[in-house]
Amino acid sequence: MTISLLTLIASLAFGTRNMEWLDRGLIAVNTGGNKIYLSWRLLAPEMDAVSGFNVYRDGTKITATPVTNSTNYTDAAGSATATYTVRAITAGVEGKDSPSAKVWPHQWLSIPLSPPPDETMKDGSKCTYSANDASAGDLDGDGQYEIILKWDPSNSKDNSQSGYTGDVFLDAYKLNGTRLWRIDLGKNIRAGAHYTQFQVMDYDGDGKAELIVKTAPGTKDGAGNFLATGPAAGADNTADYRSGSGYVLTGPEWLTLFDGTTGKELNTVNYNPPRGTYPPGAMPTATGSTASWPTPLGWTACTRPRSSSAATTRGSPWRPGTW
Ligand SMILES: [Ca+2]
Ligand SMILES: [Ca+2]
Repeated sequence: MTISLLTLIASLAFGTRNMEWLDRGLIAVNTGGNKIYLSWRLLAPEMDAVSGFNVYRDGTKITATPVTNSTNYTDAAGSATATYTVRAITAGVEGKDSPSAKVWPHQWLSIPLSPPPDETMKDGSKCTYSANDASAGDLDGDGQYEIILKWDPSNSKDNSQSGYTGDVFLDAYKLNGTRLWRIDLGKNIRAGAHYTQFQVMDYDGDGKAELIVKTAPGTKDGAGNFLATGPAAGADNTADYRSGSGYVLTGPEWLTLFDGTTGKELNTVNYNPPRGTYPPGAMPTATGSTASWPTPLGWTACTRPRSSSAATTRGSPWRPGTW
């Protein structure tokens, strides 16, 4: 009885969890000597239904028997100019062609990027930009992942290091290099590994992923507009909360949900946990090492994902916050 009940609960929970609706994800990679390596996805709803896959080159089936023990196949007599598809077999019936794949010339995919221009600090120093952390999500609901990329200035700093930093930017790219949007977090979000974690997930289950990240006065969304909802409404976006040593220890801290397709602000709330020390009354640090660190993602009741955050004063326990 106990096992049955637990099984039922697990089954219901899995069935109600919203998932990404990705396409077959077929890729074809030239590994040399006319050998073309193919790889594709088995989708979650297919787990118990699909028995195998047939592989097609230029419309002709090349698998004598279906691929049943993996989701990859090497075409030993392939061609760099071929176009491939796969078809899933369900209950003995072959389905439709997957989206087609042309052959990558290398064993990697090169995505053209658009770095932000160099920036001059108010002390006269300059910074350049390098591609930094990235995440993936289907921002526009077409079944393919996009890349969400953080640009890190060359003067980004650890909490232990003083000094001004350049703005932090977040870009979204299609896999062909088309840039969907750019978010500028502004001068009141310091650049460094401890300051900007971001989450990409379809929070409302409409098939398109959103972005959540910490923001502040001066942040501009993907449409180039200052934030304007919740505590951001009427904020002074010209305010400069940086100390003389480049730290941001005062001023509002927000958390903003951005539309994944446009980068536009959807909703802004106050950041939780707020600035301060922990445990209450502990000695404050001069470097702002009470930082927003990990921002885990979880499912409450296994239905919709929820965002959460945590902060710590160095050497102290985590303080969680959940939205
Ligand atoms: Ca997409
Ligand atoms: Ca969504």
